[in-house]
Amino acid sequence: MRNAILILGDQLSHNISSLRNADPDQDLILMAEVHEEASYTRHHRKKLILLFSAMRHFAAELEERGFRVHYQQYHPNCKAQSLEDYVARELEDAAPDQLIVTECGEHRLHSIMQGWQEKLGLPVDIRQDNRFLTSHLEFQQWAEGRKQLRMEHFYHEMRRKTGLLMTSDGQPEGGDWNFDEDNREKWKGEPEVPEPFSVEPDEITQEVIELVERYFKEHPGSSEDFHFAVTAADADRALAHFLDYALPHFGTYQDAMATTEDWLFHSILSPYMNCGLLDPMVVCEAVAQRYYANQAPLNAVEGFIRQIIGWREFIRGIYWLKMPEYAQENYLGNRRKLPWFYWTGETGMNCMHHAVDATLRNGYAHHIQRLMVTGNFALLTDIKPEEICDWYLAVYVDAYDWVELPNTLGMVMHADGGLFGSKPYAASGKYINRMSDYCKDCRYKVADSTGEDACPFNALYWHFINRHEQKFSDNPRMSLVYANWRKQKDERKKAILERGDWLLDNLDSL
Ligand code: FAD
Ligand code: DLZ
Ligand code: SF4
Repeated sequence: MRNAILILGDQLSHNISSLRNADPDQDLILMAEVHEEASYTRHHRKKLILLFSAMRHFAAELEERGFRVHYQQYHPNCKAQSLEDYVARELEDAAPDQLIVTECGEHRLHSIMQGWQEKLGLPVDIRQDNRFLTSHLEFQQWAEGRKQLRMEHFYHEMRRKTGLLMTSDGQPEGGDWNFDEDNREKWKGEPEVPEPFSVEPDEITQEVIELVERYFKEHPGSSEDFHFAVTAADADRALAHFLDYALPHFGTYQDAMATTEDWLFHSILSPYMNCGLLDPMVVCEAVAQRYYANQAPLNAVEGFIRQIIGWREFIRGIYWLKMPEYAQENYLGNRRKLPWFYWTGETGMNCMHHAVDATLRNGYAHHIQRLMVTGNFALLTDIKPEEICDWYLAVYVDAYDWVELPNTLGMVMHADGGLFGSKPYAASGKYINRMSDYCKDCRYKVADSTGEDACPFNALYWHFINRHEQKFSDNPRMSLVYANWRKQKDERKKAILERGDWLLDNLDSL
């Protein structure tokens, strides 16, 4: 049987399900850089470079393995501007017996693909994505009948399922499932932070950089200093770099933020795992190995593995459990536009400036910057979920709807009413000051809540608490916060709320 096999830009794995039993002598591989995928959001330029270059390298590797590959390079005048157009044109010429594709990672494209069998007039075999531990059905079965969907419970099952960090008698290594108590240190200049892993762009990447600079000028971010891996071999080297230089301190400084350090001890592996260059289980096994070899402490190793087999899998499960309605949720009734400085970094708030500036330069910010700085600010300032979700989808090299949406709409914005989080991650400037050195060089004073120079996060935090009192005051995890708010003198509450009102009306001037 002759098959046409479509490989998407985030499916660059040689052992992906669509390539199972593929026959180099008979089958035809299809890959295409198309306008529709490159512009459903204004992807950061570095993301476009990473994906187009990685796709081109992957196609070349398939050819080296003997496959016939039809590959469309991006040009605004290409006849096929969508994956559907491209596949339809190719099928006309090749007339295969069937089309094979691995299920895609996004509801938008998924619903288009559902119609292909009828529209394209041939059998379409959509295969389960074998790069994840849990299928959509398995997650559905796990979620069924549960009052609460909690990552921690799901994570224990994934530990048992994979055997990662489990003793021979079925107990969690170290006697506990979670060592986050040890993972909340501020970084004060020591230990020294490693340089991030870096690859010199080759000729293919150089060509793609020129293409992106020519045709995607209106997309955010800089293409300068592009140093991401674009092949599986280099992504493996990025993993080795993380294991050797950053993993031992990953746990301890996981929540830290620092003005001079964009990457700290994070792995910077999500861009590769999400497009298929690295297998998440290979990553987790290599990390666990460092624990057994006494080369990394348990708090680092467990914390890291939890992010992948716990959070990453769980978030994907939530996405497919709840889409498409999920994307429309707005539990807090938010209605403001995203301030313009999210696209420029030009704001006097030092924490926001650093988080956005790093994002635009690198296409990367680490989790706590995303959650507790840019995310927290959007939560406190009543930003419409769709606006902040689109920002996160656009500006990060690792952003795909399946992982970005539940993190932003659910974890950050509480727009799903707390489907998987027991309380919103709202925080004042005090938290940012505790975990970073941003506040000492800020034009605002973190100790103040009122007055022109007061840290905006402070009044905005109390404004948020006050305006959502009905929704949260019965929440046992927030009772202390409400008790604190209620015991403030009326005059002080009034001054804070007035400052909050002013800030909300003048977000673009901060
Ligand atoms: P590390 O800190 O080294 O963590 C290791 C790995 O754990 C990551 O590579 C990632 O695969 C996984 N991981 C950690 N936290 C999460 C999480 N909450 N959800 C899913 N996986 C997780 N991650 C993405 O991959 N794509 C996104 O589009 C994305 N959007 C986010 C939006 C918001 C608002 C927030 C708060 C988080 C988002 N995350 C996203 C999760 C997390 O911030 C990134 O995975 C992480 O910063 C990637 O950098 P790293 O590889 O250095 O991660
Ligand atoms: C993200 C992306 C981009 C920017 N461009 C392409 C492309 O030109 N061709 C392609 O096949 N895939 C691309 N992708 C990845 C897809 O958008 C991704 O497969 C879907 O969002 C489903 O996860
Ligand atoms: Fe951010 Fe406030 Fe600290 Fe300035 S003072 S860096 S705005 S938390």
